[in-house]
Amino acid sequence: MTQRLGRYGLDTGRPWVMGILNLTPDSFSDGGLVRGIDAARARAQQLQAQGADIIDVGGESTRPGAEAVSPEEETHRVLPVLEALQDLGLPLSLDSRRPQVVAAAMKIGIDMVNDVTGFRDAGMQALLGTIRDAGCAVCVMHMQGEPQTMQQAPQYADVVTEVFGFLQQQQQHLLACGFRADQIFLDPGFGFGKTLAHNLALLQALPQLSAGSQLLVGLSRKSLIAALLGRDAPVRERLAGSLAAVLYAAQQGARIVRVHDVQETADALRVWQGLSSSFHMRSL
Ligand code: HH2
Repeated sequence: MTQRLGRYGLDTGRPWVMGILNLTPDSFSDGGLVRGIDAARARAQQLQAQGADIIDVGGESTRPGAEAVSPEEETHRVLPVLEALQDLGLPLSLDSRRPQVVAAAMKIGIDMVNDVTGFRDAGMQALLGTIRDAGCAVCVMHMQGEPQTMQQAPQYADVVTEVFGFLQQQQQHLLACGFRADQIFLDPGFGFGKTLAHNLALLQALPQLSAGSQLLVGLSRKSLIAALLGRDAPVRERLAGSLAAVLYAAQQGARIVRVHDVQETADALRVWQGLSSSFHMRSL
């Protein structure tokens, strides 16, 4: 079976791997890695060859403590690259919370809008009709506070109720605006205004959310991986932990996993799936 994602159809038989293409000087794990249009195109082609189903293009770091980038600068970073990726043959997601950037990108052609502020902004709300009519998917992410200060003292009375409540409310709103259910993805926003305990509570509760929604999960190389490793592992030592997290998320019902290490993630998911299907055959 296939499902539409913007202009493309993707196989629904397995979780989709979203490869991260950050065009930023300051992202927490790959800032400055890709400079210029040719390098961005080469990196996207590499991610595609490694097994990415979707490329997520971002022009602003939203890591804890990051400085906001002006919409003009963000547009300047992402637009030429989105243009250069049109013939790639893969769905393109734009990771942006700025309506100006999204509006410009929609004119070029994108397949998903990934908004880490969960479509709360009035300008983003005003764009919903255009996004819907283009058949573009949306990812609604939850974030408490702003990137610059969000990790200082995140607080919830009940993190699962609050985060899932927000996501489900946005989902209802999008459905009321005429979005198809399969155009909408929800993401608890791991590490965005959340302590380790908050992240773990949300991860464990994911099946509650996946029952009525499609989930996107981003755990790749995040500090919660280092925390679970029990040592101050630098980003380059978080691969094995990230793979374990991806498999756990897939087991919990994630439909899309957003990752930096595409080849390793695609391999891990393939083996996990092979094992689960042979388990099914044996148990018949
Ligand atoms: N995480 C990051 C950025 N965008 N979008 C969604 N939907 N979910 C996430 O978990 C998520 C996201 C942070 O990761 P990265 O892009 O590698 O870092 P930076 O924000 O420093 O560019």
